Amino acid sequence: MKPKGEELEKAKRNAALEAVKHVENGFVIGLGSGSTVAYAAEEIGRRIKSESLNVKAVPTSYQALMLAVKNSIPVTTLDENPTLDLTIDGADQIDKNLDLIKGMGGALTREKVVAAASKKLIIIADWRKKTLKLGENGQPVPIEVLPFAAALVIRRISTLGGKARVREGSGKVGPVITDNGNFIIDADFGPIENPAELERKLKAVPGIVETGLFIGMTDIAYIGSPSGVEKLERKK
Ligand code: A5P
Repeated sequence: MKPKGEELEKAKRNAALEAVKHVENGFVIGLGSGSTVAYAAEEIGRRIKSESLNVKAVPTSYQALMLAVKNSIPVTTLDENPTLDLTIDGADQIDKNLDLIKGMGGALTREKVVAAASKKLIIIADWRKKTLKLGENGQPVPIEVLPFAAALVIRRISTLGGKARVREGSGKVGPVITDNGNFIIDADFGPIENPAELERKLKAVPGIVETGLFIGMTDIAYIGSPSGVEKLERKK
């Protein structure tokens, strides 16, 4: 049997390859963040070379920008292209309604903006990300906050039943600073009964820039396993 890590990488790659089949000549796409998206960027780069595919991408993070550069994918901005044909992004948890928790990579705000600018959002994830209820298994909701507001936000989250803490860096002491110069608060609510309601309540807290709850945004999700891909589509 192959080592687990290799199986996992195969699963991520399988999901990514399916998603990239949606990319057509002339498309302007959103490029998400994370290790699964890295496989999608590789495949887009391959198609640019082999099919002379003409695509441009709006990266959702500094990491995504580097993925685009590495794979020779031309980059653009939302200022130049306010409407995107498609976004391909990863997720940290996905439920049966295709609602998501995102942001373990700290890129949730730009990811949500880019997803909102897209005609279609395709999520790629390995099988471990599927869950019955968002917030299960200790999965926190990442929340981007203004550093100035962190203490207030932590107090408000606790009145909403969450345990919150400022995310600390691993290559640096102190808090993680996002690409937008903010903090990330990871808020553990346990299994979330009504993600849309929680999202509304969080968005009403002053100082919260964006939350990692992506409700009703996903059109298609490809869930990879080592041997194949499951396609999930949002019921309209
Ligand atoms: C980034 O902030 C997240 O939303 C990522 O999309 C998420 O962490 C997925 O990453 P992997 O593909 O590495 O699991």
